[in-house]
Amino acid sequence: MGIERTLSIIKPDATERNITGVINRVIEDAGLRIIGQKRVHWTFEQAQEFYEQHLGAPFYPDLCKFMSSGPIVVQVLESDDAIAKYRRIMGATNPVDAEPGTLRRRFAISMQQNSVHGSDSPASADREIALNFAPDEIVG
Ligand code: IDP
Ligand code: MG
Repeated sequence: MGIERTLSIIKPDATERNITGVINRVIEDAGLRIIGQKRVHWTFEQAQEFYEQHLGAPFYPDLCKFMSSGPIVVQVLESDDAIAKYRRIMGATNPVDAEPGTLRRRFAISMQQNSVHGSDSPASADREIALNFAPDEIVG
């Protein structure tokens, strides 16, 4: 496995409720290091590009509207096995299926407003990090 990087997003439902700090605490307690972080507000078009793998899905237009509805915190996380590790602490997409103690089980409002994003593979992580960060914005 080795040291990996993954892209995390704290979504608008979480920034709105002022819970970015508690989410970062969970991330750091799990041994993931936050080596890049910024608070931004995406345009609808930026959300469309980020989620282009879901183009054509019934939830895609509403997802892009939601992800551009308010501030988000984009982050690069680094650790051994970072991609799978972060997916484990996030929990399942639908919070009713998420394990107790996971971020989504604790904080998600709905399947759409599920508080956090994490890359699903090394290829996705590379693409998502490059879309959101310049090299000099990542300091390991
Ligand atoms: P993931 O975030 O767990 O990787 P994906 O299937 O990649 O889940 O979906 C991306 C995001 O789209 C989800 O996190 C969620 O916000 C939203 N989403 C996915 N499926 C649905 C759905 O069936 N209804 C509403 N929103 C959905
Ligand atoms: Mg996904």
